[in-house]
Amino acid sequence: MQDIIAVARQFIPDGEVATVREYGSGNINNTFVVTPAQGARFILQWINQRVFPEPALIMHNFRTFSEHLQARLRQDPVAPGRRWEMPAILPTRSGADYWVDVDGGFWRAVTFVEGAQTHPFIRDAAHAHEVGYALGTFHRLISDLDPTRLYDTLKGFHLVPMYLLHYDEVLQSPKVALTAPDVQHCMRVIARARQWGAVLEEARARGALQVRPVHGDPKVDNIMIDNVTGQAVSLIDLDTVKPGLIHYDIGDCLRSGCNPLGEEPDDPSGVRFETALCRAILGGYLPEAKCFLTPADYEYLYDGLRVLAFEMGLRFFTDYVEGDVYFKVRDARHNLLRALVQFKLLASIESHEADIRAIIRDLR
Ligand code: GN1
Ligand code: MG
Repeated sequence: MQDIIAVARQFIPDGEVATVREYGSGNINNTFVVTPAQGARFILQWINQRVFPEPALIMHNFRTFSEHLQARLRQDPVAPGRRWEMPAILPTRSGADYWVDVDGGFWRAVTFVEGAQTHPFIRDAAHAHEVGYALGTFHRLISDLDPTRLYDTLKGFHLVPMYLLHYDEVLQSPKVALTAPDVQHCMRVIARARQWGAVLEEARARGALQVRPVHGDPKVDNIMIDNVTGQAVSLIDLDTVKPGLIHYDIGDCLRSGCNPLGEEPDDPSGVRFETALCRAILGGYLPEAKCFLTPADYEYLYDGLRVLAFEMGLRFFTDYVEGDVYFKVRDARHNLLRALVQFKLLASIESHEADIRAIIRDLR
């Protein structure tokens, strides 16, 4: 591991570092908050190149969509009295967008959105509404950015057919025993869900759904809420902004936001999908997004939610069977537990299908 103070210093034009501490709960990259002796604190990140093989392209995308978004915000600002602030790239001492250490480690810094916080779960309907508003605002601001201007920085991301192929491969040489009842349960869920798991990609192949710029990871704890007003002020964690289907984003936001126990409860048995929160999130999202949503987009909203819960369970379970090569884990059962949570959520989503479809119809 690099001397973190020396790394942080690369992003401070002159002067010294006061403190560096680890920050957030990311499953892939390492994140720190740096407080310089003078000036504003900022976010410093080490990008995991096992997951993101070409991190320079992430920074290229970051510049492209940030410039677009800032120009759009000037033309078409958020409602009066609202604050909306996106993290911005902080250059190195030599003016570059990132710094590579002697071991090839990739580091970059972005501004800290002050006076706001992320939350691992939704507290109430007002919070849910703001979470939906944040995703809707982000989508609105990038909806007219040509997706071909963004690189595909993470091949196969959100593509369920690819995750299934990988799962089948991993099952050929599992790193864990497959006989335990929890493991067997996950395998049965996957065997059933693979019948419909490709529904979004099939719709895209038929031309029913179109590729747009997406955030890629708008789970509830990537949305910053103002400490005083309770309003959403930012959508952070911008490494996966790239071409995709907005259904990945809406599905990810709903599956994370409408699960009151969050992604990491100790006991998955109480996990459920809360339709009142779904109504509140979509109630915040749709007014911002209706200007660019097509009739087919609405048709696939329920599928987006169902697919994302399945996709996350499948990815966590595959990583468990593969020996924890992708997500950070605290112990050997962590990924299995995460998968069980998502599969419990999936069952709850399916049991509420009629209500969820009715909510979408009402809000359309
Ligand atoms: C990963 O590292 P983090 O928490 O930002 C993952 C997302 C998952 C999420 C689940 C690039 O995001 O797809 O939804 O974990 N990111 C990547 O918490 O795989
Ligand atoms: Mg992320």
